[in-house]
Amino acid sequence: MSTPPRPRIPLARRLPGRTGDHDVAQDDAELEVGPPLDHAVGLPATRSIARQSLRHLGLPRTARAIRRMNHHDGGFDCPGCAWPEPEGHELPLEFCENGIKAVAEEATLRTITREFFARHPVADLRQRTEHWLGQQGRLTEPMHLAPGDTHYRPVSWEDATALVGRHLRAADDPDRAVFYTSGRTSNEAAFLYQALVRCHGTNNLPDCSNMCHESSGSALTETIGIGKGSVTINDVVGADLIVVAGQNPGTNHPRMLTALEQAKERGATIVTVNPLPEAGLQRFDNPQRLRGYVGRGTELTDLFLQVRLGGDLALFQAINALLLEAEDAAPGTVLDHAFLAEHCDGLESLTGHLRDLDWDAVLRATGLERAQIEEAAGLVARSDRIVVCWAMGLTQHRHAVPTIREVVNTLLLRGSIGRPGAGVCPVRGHSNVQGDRTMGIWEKPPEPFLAALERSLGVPMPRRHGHDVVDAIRAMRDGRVDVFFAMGGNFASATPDTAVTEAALARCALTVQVSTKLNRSHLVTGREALILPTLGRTDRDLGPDGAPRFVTVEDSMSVVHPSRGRFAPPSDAVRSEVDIVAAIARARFGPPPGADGGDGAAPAGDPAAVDWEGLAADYDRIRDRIAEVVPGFEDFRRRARWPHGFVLPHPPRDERRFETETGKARLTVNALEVLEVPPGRLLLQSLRSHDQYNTTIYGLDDRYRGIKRGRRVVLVHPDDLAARGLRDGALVDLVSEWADGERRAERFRLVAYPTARGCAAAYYPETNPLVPLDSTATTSNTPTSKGIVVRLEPVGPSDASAPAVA
Ligand SMILES: Nc1nc2c(c(=O)[nH]1)N[C@H]1C(S)=C(S)[C@@H](COP(=O)(O)OP(=O)(O)OC[C@H]3O[C@@H](n4cnc5c(=O)[nH]c(N)nc54)[C@H](O)[C@@H]3O)O[C@H]1N2
Ligand SMILES: Nc1nc2c(c(=O)[nH]1)N[C@H]1C(S)=C(S)[C@@H](COP(=O)(O)OP(=O)(O)OC[C@H]3O[C@@H](n4cnc5c(=O)[nH]c(N)nc54)[C@H](O)[C@@H]3O)O[C@H]1N2
Ligand SMILES: [Mo]
Repeated sequence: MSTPPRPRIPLARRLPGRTGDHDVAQDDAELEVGPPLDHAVGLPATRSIARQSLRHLGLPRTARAIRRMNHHDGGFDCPGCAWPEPEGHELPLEFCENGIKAVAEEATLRTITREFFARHPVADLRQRTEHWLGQQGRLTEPMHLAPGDTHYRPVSWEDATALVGRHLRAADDPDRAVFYTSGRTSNEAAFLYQALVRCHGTNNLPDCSNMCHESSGSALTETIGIGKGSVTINDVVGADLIVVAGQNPGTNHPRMLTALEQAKERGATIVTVNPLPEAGLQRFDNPQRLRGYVGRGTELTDLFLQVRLGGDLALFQAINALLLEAEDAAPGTVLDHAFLAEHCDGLESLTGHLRDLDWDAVLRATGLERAQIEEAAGLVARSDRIVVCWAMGLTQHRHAVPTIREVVNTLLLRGSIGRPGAGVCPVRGHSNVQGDRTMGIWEKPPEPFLAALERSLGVPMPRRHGHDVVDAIRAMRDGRVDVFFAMGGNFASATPDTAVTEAALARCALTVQVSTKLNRSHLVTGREALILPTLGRTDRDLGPDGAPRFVTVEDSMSVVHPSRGRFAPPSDAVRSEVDIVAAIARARFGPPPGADGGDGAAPAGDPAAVDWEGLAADYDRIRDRIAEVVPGFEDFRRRARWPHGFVLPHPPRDERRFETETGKARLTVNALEVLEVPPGRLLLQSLRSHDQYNTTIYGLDDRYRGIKRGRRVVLVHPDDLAARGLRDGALVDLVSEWADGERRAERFRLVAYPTARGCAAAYYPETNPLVPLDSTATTSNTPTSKGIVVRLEPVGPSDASAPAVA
């Protein structure tokens, strides 16, 4: 594999400690930078697992966690990523380092009590880092921040839910409430929650997906008629060619490496498209095989295309143009004419467009050489079963949707959709983000869904589309929202333009967070705020009869399966998400008709007549409603218990049927876009370290990239540093430039790193203040977290030119 030469980076450089009221300084006082690794997992991962889990869980919980994760005989779904379980055959221990970290973070024995909140004023907690907040442990009882108060104080569940109900009833317009969802919420909780929100009268259901795979959903729905991936795990393992573009599975989907390794052993070729040479995609030491410990591991990537940020649209378009050229040279050998004729439209306009391809623009956009693109196109032309996998590197750009449409073009031209070993594979993030969308967590619900929900509940449903994440922030900023309610997540930290978002949240009358752990969103509040502690995926969930309940989730490949929490919850006061939703619904809609001794006649369509408590008490009753409303969930009550789950229908995968406007898969013409950067500027991507889960910071190391004990680093190519007269080790401010002005994130340590030229990388969420609210992808409105124009501003002339402190 062709990796770029590594810049020589001296080991163990230390940054002088900073003082200040923010403990970022303490976090980074020990920052160390060494060379990046060229392989993933192996022994250090096993050590890291042991350290993390023992610290939080103790030995017995650790042992049970490993035994119970992703096990079909009644275990819990890993709260880490959405990569599916291997089909049929299970590895003796299907777990991964970062899965164990996710479990340790959630199932920790540390707890936060009312004494903690009495000790720490909110203003004080606001100065703490996400890392520190997360380390304090699980939330244990409802807490209330009264208007003007300095501290959160304990509140009963009854008073807390009544408060939410009062605020919701007070608004004259239901659209003045916004209901966010993160992607860990189970199918059952998500379904009941969206029912509550729509009975309240709004479709304001933004979710983390709006910042994540929304671009994939938009592009796939338009082109193949369904916004989900078309492959199973066996398709990945059985592919001839796997392209992994804009994804870092070694950190974010480690179990995917096992599938890639298996594919490789069966002869697959792997092409990696990434501005960074990510360790996991180079060599993989499988910790579940002896060879991973002693041998060299498996070389995964055959061809590494070190693309410039945002260059993928140009890359795939160039590949498609080369496919046409090859077809012209040897007609009938490259394009799948039978498939194109029977199942696709738009071929003629696409070929016209591709024949005019501007190669200069392609080379500028990609930063690649034509020969590299030709090599990739040759592989595509010669492979019959092609899978393209992608994640945030493709979805979080202005032209993300056209980019993914172009990926679909490649696969359609080769007939690589709806055939074994082939298809689109958007690799989802949160463990149930796909399921939440299936359950109706969507600001733009389709009409058939609303009609079915209306029939099932007997309550009229609102039709007007609601706010997505970015529009919700705008609405709050402009004073059009009274209540902000979050089912999980960390809205204040995960969204773009942190200063704008925080000011927007502060304008609400009430902000409510249903959470497992403390985070910044509890501290950046409306005039009044609530923290409602909830059970996580790993917690035992007992029903009113004392019997354990289970939930279901849907993975990245549309498999729905059960998940049973096993651990004692952090306190008896913590409630399941389902129970919280039901209590709020009752508080919002009032007692059931007849409960007050009246004549019991409910006005038609009264949400108070819905048996919210009954649904919550028995999740099977929610599943019966889901079966009525959501296609593919027939007989759900029974199938929810299938240990290996069941696969939802996917027309393109199952029968090459495309439910688009024309009934065919659509080849699309996408204008080639080059992300132009003014002279002296860089394109910055914000990404995840190996020691974090989104805004949850497990630790301060990014082992594979050689970063230790600190996070305020920015990775820049050594030649780009030299061109600016900057050196590794210096401190800079990152200044993002946008039409409406500049945004600044202070004091990042420069790290010379083998990224693509003209590109930089720094961690999320520290860089979120740099992402302008209005900088979003076309169509999907996803913030452009991977394409921010920045300049590097040395912090004090002496700092920048001085040699790094040894
Ligand atoms: N341990 C752990 N697991 C996780 C998460 C976590 O934070 N921690 N988060 C979960 C969530 S919600 C999600 S969405 C996924 C995220 O999974 P990823 O998408 O893998 O996450 P990122 O760290 O954002 O990495 C983006 C990758 O794309 C590359 N990239 C950036 N821009 C471009 C580009 O323009 N073109 C190309 N070709 N590549 C580019 C980056 O170099 C990096 O390798 O992971 C999920 N799993
Ligand atoms: N700059 C930049 N910004 C990004 C991204 C990026 O790559 N760059 N990525 C985006 C992406 S892909 C995503 S998905 C979003 C993530 O956005 P979010 O999903 O909002 O953020 P998380 O950090 O995953 O949320 C963590 C919190 O969720 C709560 N939690 C955990 N488990 C549960 C549970 O089971 N139930 C409940 N109720 N709460 C729970 C805990 O309190 C924890 O603190 O961020 C986006 N923001
Ligand atoms: Mo995500």
